[in-house]
Amino acid sequence: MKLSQQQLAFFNTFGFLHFPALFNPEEVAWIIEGFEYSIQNFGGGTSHDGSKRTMFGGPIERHPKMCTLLDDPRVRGVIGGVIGEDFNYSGGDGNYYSGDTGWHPDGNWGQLFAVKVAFYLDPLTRDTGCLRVIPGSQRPDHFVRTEKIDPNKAGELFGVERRDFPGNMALETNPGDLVIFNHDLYHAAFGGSQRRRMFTMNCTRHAHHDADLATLRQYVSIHSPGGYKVDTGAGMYFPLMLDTAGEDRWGHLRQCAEMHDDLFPQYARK
Ligand SMILES: O=C(O)CCC(=O)C(=O)O
Repeated sequence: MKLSQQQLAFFNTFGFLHFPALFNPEEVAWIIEGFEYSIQNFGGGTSHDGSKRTMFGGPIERHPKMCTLLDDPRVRGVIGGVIGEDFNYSGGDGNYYSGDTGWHPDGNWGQLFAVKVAFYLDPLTRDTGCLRVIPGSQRPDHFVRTEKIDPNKAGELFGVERRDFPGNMALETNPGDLVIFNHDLYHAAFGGSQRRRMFTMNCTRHAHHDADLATLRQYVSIHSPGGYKVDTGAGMYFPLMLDTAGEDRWGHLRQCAEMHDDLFPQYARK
């Protein structure tokens, strides 16, 4: 799958892209089954009571079919289109969310370095917890950044509900949709249920020079199993992801896997 010039311009200007119905209903069925299997068996899903978010790392790494999302030509096409075909897959999180997620960016890299690919597994509207974004807020010169405005304080600052922060867009989604956004983009969700199912794949640009290597090192030192003091038994990724990888998939794993082994020798691959 190849992104059009307009899609690339949209992503680079506004910081996100939404692909409705990228996966068909049969595919949605196995994705939901794989997610539920993973969160129930490895992610604390059995004790989720809705009082708080249940979250686990590596949601596509615990089930063989879920691992193949990284091999999917559509997923690769979307990620590769925005950050380069040699992108690094760098983990993700699987969630039963509960309630609102306040406004936040996932990173403050000041450049297009990392993206989040989000799969929402229930139909979500503006009133039931769909993803909201502040278009353009990934840019260092956006007013929320230059003026250090916290959109969560929209009430006290501007007398409007934070969900109504001016200019935000509600991306209403159905299972099978895919959303990708720059980690620096401000996003949030309001009005969701106590069991809103969602998982992500995080990806970074492949580092080709010293400055990028330093940024990637910073990224992996924080946003990785070792950074969270989790021993996967195989370093950066859970073993299944590596054991079922062909050479193509390895191309998206190698750089972070090696960096993680170097940063966290106590958790390194055996
Ligand atoms: O769906 C949401 O609650 C927003 C997701 C989010 O904040 C994130 O993945 O960082």
